[in-house]
Amino acid sequence: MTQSTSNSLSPEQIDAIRKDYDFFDLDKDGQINLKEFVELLTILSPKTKASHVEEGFNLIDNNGDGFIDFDEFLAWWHECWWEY
Ligand SMILES: [Ca+2]
Ligand SMILES: [Ca+2]
Repeated sequence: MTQSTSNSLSPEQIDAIRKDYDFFDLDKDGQINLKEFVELLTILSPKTKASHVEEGFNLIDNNGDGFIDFDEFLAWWHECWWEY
């Protein structure tokens, strides 16, 4: 593991995040695309507007290739949920 976001995470925590990631990755191609992201977000928070979901997707998609890879997901997860 070389990415900086994983430095403070234990292997168990990364495993748990990996499970979340796999859950989002509906077609199991190893990446989360906008369609999968929208589907999941609409289930998790039905009141979220599609345009907001797209904005969120673009924020997470750091390199702008149209997919959220695991590193990007991890960075997002780290940023949003690590406050607990
Ligand atoms: Ca996918
Ligand atoms: Ca990306």
